[in-house]
Amino acid sequence: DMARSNLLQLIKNLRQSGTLEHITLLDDCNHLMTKYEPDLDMNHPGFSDKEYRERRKEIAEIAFAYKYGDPVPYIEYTETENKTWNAVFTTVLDLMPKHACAEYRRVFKLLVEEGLFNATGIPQLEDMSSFMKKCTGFTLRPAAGLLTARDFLASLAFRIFQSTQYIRHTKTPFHTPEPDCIHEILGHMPLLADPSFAQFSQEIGLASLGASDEEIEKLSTIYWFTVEFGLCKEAGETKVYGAGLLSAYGELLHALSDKPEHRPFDPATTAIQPYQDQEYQPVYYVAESIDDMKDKFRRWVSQMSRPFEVRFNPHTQRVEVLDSV
Ligand code: NLE
Ligand code: FE2
Repeated sequence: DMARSNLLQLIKNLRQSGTLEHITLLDDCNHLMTKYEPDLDMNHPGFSDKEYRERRKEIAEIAFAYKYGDPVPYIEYTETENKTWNAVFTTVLDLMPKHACAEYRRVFKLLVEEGLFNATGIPQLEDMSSFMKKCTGFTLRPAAGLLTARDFLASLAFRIFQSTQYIRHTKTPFHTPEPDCIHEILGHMPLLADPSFAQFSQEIGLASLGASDEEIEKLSTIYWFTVEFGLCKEAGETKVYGAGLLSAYGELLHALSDKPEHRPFDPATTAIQPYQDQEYQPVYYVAESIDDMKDKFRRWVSQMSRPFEVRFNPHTQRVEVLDSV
């Protein structure tokens, strides 16, 4: 019948466009966006710094060569790179107790206790990956830069976070528009090691598989206003859980000031709010709590047009399509 054949067509599309079944297929999900890059953008602080550009290339090669299952290669970070880390880490250490959400504070403490977080040097992705794996099953794979939304979200469905490994230019320690390892490690990784947040991240990823371009746009907008720039309430105060704020103290203070607009998180309206990724945000969405955000997201996403459900089977590491029209 009609519904059945539509479903079969959709599953076929899922396999062709999302092209995802097994976790190893993430080796093909590394398409980059070329936006703010030291080689291309004259405003990038690394544009006229030949040494920085060489270093970026060297580190990008690791991501291009990487295959699922490889350990993430270690990088010997330079003294300059570790100094940049130190500058950001010490400000986060100052601001985090007062401004970060409870989930972040809890894991941050663990990471300090484990010796992974310290002021002297950039943690290695492989070590962060092992830590996260023990907490939530999330692991890392190296990414050469900003990925397309479809590729990036697809990996979350498998509890894999694609992480850059290069560091921002030393001239701009406190804010950069592009992801770098400071943003990934200090911003994202503590929360990916929190069970509830990890679940939410995977659910956005699962929703993206086989989604239309328009739906991908909505999902990445939700991702932007939650995982990247989200605020939440906690005992009557507004706290930060967005990674783009936790890794950039200038914007963190801006977000909590009375300059930007604060709106309640509501998936249907948040999903269509335009945003830019070069300057501080003029609008932030405030969730009642991370759990409440997850519930609202779930309800909203179940109304998406895709007439089948997918789930990740951790035993086979495959995404399975459930015929549930
Ligand atoms: N603005 C953030 C930072 O400086 O750490 C990075 C945001 C990446 C989306
Ligand atoms: Fe990010």
